[in-house]
Order: sequence, then C-alpha cells, then structure tokens
Amino acid sequence: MSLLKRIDNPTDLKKLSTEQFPELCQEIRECIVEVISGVGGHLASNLGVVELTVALHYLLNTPEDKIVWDTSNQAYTHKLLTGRREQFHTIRQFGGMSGFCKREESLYDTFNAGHAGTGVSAAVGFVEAREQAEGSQKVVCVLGDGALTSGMTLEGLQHAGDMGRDFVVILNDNQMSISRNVGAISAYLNRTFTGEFYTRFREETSQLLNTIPQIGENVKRMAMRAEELAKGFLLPGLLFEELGFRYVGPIDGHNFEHLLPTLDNVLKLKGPTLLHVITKKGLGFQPAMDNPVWFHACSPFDRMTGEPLKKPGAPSYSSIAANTISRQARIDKRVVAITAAMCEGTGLSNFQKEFPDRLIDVGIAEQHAVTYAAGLAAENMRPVVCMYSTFLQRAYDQVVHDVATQNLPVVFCIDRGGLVAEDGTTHHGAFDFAYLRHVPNMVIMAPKDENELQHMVQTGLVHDGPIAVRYPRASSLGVTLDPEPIPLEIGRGELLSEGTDVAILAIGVTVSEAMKAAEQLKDNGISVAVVNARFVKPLDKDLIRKVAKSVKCLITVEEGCRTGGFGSAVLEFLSEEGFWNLPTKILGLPDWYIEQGPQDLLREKYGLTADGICDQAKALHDRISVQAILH
Ligand SMILES: Cc1ncc(C[n+]2csc(CCOP(=O)(O)OP(=O)(O)O)c2C)c(N)n1
Repeated sequence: MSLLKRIDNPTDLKKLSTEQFPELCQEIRECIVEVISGVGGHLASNLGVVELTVALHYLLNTPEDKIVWDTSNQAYTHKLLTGRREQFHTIRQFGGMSGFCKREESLYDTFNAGHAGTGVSAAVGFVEAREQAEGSQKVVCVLGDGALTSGMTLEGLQHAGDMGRDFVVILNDNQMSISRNVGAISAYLNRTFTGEFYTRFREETSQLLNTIPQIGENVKRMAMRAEELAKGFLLPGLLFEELGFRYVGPIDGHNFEHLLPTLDNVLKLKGPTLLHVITKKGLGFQPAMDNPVWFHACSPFDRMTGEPLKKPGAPSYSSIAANTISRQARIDKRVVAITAAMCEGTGLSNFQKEFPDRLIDVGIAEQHAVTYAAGLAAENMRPVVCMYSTFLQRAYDQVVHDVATQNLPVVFCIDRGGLVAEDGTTHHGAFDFAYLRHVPNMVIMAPKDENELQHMVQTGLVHDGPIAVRYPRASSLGVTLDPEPIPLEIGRGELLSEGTDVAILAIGVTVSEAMKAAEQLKDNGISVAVVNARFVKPLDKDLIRKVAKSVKCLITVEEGCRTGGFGSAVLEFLSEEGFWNLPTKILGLPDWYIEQGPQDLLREKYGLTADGICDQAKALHDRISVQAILH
C-alpha cells in the first residue's frame, strides 16, 4: 500500500519513520501533478512546499497547534495530509474542494485566504487569543517571500515583534512571487542568500589590503572588524532581528536532515522567531521548474510534456487592454503602467518588453500601487493601474483619499471583473461597481466587447480625472477591432434596440446575453428595448429617461453584486426622476459569496444567461399584464 494512502490525518504521519518521508513526498508530488494536470491550479508553489508541510504536520500537534497559510495557494499537501485525500480530485471544481484554505472545509484550515499578505496578521490574532485564554498551543505562519512584499505583512511582523509572544513565522523563500519577486527586501534576501555581494566585498577588501605595502596588523584587524560589521548588515537576519524576531536560517527546505531538527528546535524557542527556508518552485516536475511563471496557476496540461491542453484562442480582454495602453505609450511618454505582482495576468508582458522602464511592478502592494500612481499623476504623468478587481479592494481608501479627492488622472484597468471561475469566493470580481460607484469624481465603464474595450481604455488615457474600465476574465468575442481606438463621450450609453414593453439595461459582458434574451422575448410577442449602458457612472440619464418613458417595465443586468451596483444606480435615478409606477428588477449576483465553478455554470445558476434574463423579464412582464387585467 502506498504511504500516502495510509495517512488519514497527521497522527498517521507520526507512525511513519522519517526515512520514509522522501518516498511519501514523491507520492504526494505524483498525486498533485496528476490531479492538477486535469483541473489546473497552483502547481509550482505547491510542489515547492511538500517537505516543509510534511515536517510541520509531523512536528506539530495539529489541529490544536495552528498553521496559518498565507494566501493558502500552497496548501495542497496540507489538504492531502489532513483527511482530504479522497476528495482531492474535486479541487477547484464546482461543488468540490477549494483550492485555498477554508474553515468550512476542515478543522485543520485555521483561516480562509486567497489574497496575499494576510497570514501574519491573522496568526498574530491567534497568538493573542491563546494568551488571553492562557493556552499553550503553537502558532506557525507560513509566509511566501512574495507576500513579504505586502505592506500588511510588515504591519503584522512589526506588531508581533513588539508583542514578543511565542510565535513562529516560516519564510518560504523560493525567490518567486508569480514572476520573479521584486523590491528591496527581495533583493536583500537574494543578495545575502547567494552571498554574491558579501563574497565580492570580501574579495575586493582583501585584494585592496594586499595592494597596500607593509600593511600593519592593526589595519588588517580593523578591516576584518569592518567586514564582520558589513556581514551583519548584509545577513537577512538583521532586518528581522530589528523587528523583534529571532532569525534562524537560511536552511534547505527540501532536506529533512536540516528541516526536521531545525524546525523542532525553532518550535521550542520562546518569543517571535522567523525561520528562513529556501525552496524551489515546481520541484519534482521539470516543466514546472523550467517555467514556474506559467505553472504558478496553470490550466490543465499534458502530464508527460507539461504542454497546455487548451489551444490558444482569441486574444484575452487583458491583452486588448494592454495593447491599447502600449499604443498610447508610443505617442505619449507620460504613460506608465503599474502592476502589483501581476504582470502576466494583466497582459502587460509585451508592454514590459517594449517599455521596460515604464512598467512598474511594485510587488504585492496594491495600496502603494494606487497612491504611487496618484503621486505620478500629480506630477503630470499618465499612470495606468492594471489590477484584478478583487485585489483593488485592498486599495479602496487609496482610491478615495489619494486619487479621487484630488481628481487625479489615474486610469484603473480593472481586470477579472465579474465571475472568475475556479479560484472562487476570494477571487470573484463582484464588488467593484459597488465600491467605486459612490466615489466622487470617479468615472466607471464596462465594455460589451473587445472593440468597445479599446475605446474605453483610450477614453481613460485622455480623460482628466480618475477613471476605471472594468472587463472580464475571458477571451475576446472575436468582433472586428476598429483600426484606431477612439475616446468615447463620457456618460453616453448606446440604444441597441427600441421596444415598448420591456427595457433591458445591461452593462459589460451581460449586453450580448441581453440582446439574445431580447430576441427570445420578441419571439414571445414582447417588444424589448435594449440599452448598452457603457457607463455605471455617470449614467446616461437622457437615454435612461427616454427608454423608461417608453416601456411598461425595466430590468437591469450586471455581472456584479446587486447591492449598490449598476442596477442600484439606475433605480436611484428613476426614483429621483419620479418613475414611481415603473416596475423594475435588478439582475446580478446575490448578497452572498459566490462559490467556485465554471463561469458559464455560475452565470446559469445566477440567472445571467440569455435564458435567465428572458425568464425573469417575461415573469415581470406577465405579472404586470395580469395586474392590468385585474384592474
Ligand atoms: C493581495 C493579492 N495580490 C495579488 C495576489 C495574486 N497572487 C497570488 S499568489 C501570488 C504570489 C505569492 O508569492 P509568495 O507569497 O512568494 O508565495 P508562493 O506562491 O511563491 O509560495 C500572487 C501575487 C493575491 N493572491 N493577493
């Protein structure tokens, strides 16, 4: 029987001899590669922490002892060892196991995550709760070097260091965020880890001393002291020790002979301790080691070759947006693009190649990215912040306080707006219309197709104030692109068809479904007006007023939360205008967290397909007709 199959919980792990661990790790890697090759997922990060996870569950007494996984995209081995081996094949699928930690899923999952940089803060909360309850359980946070670039992590570390309570942070340093990690702290870790800088310093110093004739012993001694001092400054420990942590490492995170005794000792230490572990992303699967960026969060692939199974389709919305930014960057030197560790995901790789000095990757630092853009805009630059909808949530105050109050021309290219599929609850871009709509000065757009997207991005690039264009995680629809992107008139929607019974006001990806629904309704003898709203803010009031006057009922459709979004904006306007007798309905996402699953399936479930829109429009129309007869 395989070793992995013998492990139903971490207690079973303790029954193995540590000599069996390498074999167990091999089986775990095979299992992860097999499942993820079929469903896609965070392969490379997970293959890098197999030994570390085994060592942690072996030495700790989980679930009493707590492991908090930062981001938790690297918790597959943890899931396999904590009673979820049999369900593992359902990971990231509708109704299946989450790709991240979920308290609802297991007692061993201490804290839900998906966004980076929350681990240390949450774990410090666990530590304080333990102290308040006079408990004795250990608390360990596993933190990636990418997540160390996040401001929140630094806030958490400096708090923990000051508190001085027993707490272990394991810095899992694979030198990669999704792409190669960036920033001064990363450079610092890297420099000291490889020792290049230190070695060079040492060599240069001794060469210099050798060139000075008759050098006295005192000078030599002084030089050695200076070297020791420099070493102290250069070793990563100093940074963490200044924050109040005891620093241990760096150690090889794949070698149990180092890992087990060091971790065992570290877990016994008093006070805040940081163990620096070096690991390799993708270890054990050559294609993932060769291309850790693609295998960070890959789609299904051939297990033997590592080749993606999905053939490249139409260009993505992300790439159309990025191409439009590049085009304008060629004309306007003030255009710079900013990413928070998501260069590939937001389609900016080509921009980076063409304008290496004008693509700024700030690391996992969304708050900084936005205020940094505000600073650039205040000095007459044209910054474009390309960010996933879900991650921009973290920079809400920066949008409000730093960009919008000063009416600064920052363009927000909000990628992954709406449903994102397998990453699920923490990653759907459900809230952006709602969290931006009430911000004064903000313009918010969403395109019905890629051609409109290029026009909207261009609109942003020449607009003199904060402006957001929000688009989905999707391949483009295949419509012909106009040769030039042309700025749109701000606040002007588009009447796609006239009608007298029902008006459907749609925005973004829902427009094409609304058009199909209108066809179906017409087949049922219902006359439908369809509006492509284009702007959530400012609304096209003239158009909405005109359409509202011509129909018996009105429906709004958006792939975003119903609460406070586009539909709410339309209803507020109708109420202000006195359309009190016009029956209305808002279609969108309900007031709960949307689960993981294919986009089409979720759209169907939440009534955002043509059929769903048609059914709900028809139901509203029929109700009015019945009421009209009764009166
Ligand atoms: C706030 C936030 N921004 C961006 C991301 C996207 N993201 C997911 S994992 C990741 C890299 C994390 O690197 P690291 O912390 O080193 O962990 P690793 O995957 O290398 O183990 C990024 C940028 C995120 N999850 N959360």
